[in-house]
Amino acid sequence: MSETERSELYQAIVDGDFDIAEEETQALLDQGLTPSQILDEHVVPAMGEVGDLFDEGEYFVPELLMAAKAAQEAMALLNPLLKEAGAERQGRVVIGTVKGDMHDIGKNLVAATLEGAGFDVVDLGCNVAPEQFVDAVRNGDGGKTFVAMSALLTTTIPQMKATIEALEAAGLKDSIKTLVGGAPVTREFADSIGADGYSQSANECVAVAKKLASEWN
Ligand code: B12
Repeated sequence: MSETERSELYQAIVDGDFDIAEEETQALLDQGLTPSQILDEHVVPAMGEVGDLFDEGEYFVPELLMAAKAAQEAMALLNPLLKEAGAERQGRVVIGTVKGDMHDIGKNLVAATLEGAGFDVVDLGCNVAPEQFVDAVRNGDGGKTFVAMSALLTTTIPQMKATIEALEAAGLKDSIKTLVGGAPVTREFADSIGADGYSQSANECVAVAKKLASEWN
């Protein structure tokens, strides 16, 4: 693990210390780091480690939620700056965690990273039913629209397929691009359900979405 990843901010998130997380985010901004750098190099890897600690039985739900709260403190400072960064507008992303799934930490990081990269993000939250994705696409301006779905449970990933089918049934599938991700989602699974894009991380998701936006016809 590199020095940057083990910054005070990284440690504050892992420790669930939200006051320090806020202070350290400000300190990194004052040092001249960009909001995207802070997100990608500190906040996202710290939450990755928190997930691993939970898996290893070192952390339990309370520690996990404290860490998520600390990450949210950092995001509260970074989000407005990411929006202001004035990146060229890339398209609209309707994002949500699929029906039956309450995991939203990764989804929130993906949403924030896309926002920072110039996408207009409509965040539907978690436990989002296929019809809600369909409605959100219908309520858009008809421009380049992505539907981004997150799932962390093997029992909920079939909802990604159900959502793509609902978009198809509504006659919207050909006018949008779908993106899928979350720990149990693999490229093979993404291909098998006809998703347009897949990535393992928030960072990579931006590259995938930008590529799809540039090739849009
Ligand atoms: C945090 C957590 C919780 C929290 C969620 C809090 C919240 N607000 O999100 C709480 C405690 C509520 C919870 C509950 C449950 N959880 Co849980 N949870 C986790 C944990 C520890 C970390 C997940 C996380 O936030 N990781 C950190 C983020 C940053 O990573 P990420 O989500 O993978 O996101 C990254 C990428 O995947 C990607 N990405 C994510 N979304 C998207 C979307 C797109 C479009 C793209 C391109 C990319 C992308 O980019 C992100 C950033 O780089 C994982 C274990 C783990 N290590 O993953 C278990 C885990 C996911 N949970 C699990 C389980 C079983 C449950 C429960 C069923 C437990 C229970 N018995 O009650 C419930 C289910 C509740 C529900 N209906 O959803 C299992 C799932 C097993 C499985 N394969 O199905 C896991 C793997 C733990 C385990 N080893 O058993 N959980």
